[in-house]
Amino acid sequence: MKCENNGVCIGRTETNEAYCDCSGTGYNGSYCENDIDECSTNNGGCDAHSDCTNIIGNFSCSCNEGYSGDGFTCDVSKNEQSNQAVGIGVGVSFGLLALILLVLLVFFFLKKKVNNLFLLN
Ligand SMILES: [Ca+2]
Repeated sequence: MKCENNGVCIGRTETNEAYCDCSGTGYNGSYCENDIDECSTNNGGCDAHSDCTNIIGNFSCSCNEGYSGDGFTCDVSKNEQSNQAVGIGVGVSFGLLALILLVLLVFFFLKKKVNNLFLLN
């Protein structure tokens, strides 16, 4: 047997079987015959906002929608950044509005309760 997939032969057994160094080939196994699924560990080193795809002898990273970069580093796209800024603005506005309504509602009920107390007395 000889080394496959550019594995380097680093010696031979008595029966002329190769010892193979598979480092850097993307393969493992005695003869570098097995593809390594790089994605199975640490997402292949891809960014957290990236999808890792195992390829025979290799792998690839591609940024998720809304992110741009080489797959190993993915940043929020410019469009997405402004969308997020608008989203946060709208979110904060609605949050404040809801808070004001809640406070008004509480005051309304408290006032009603106080009035009822006066009526009872
Ligand atoms: Ca692979």
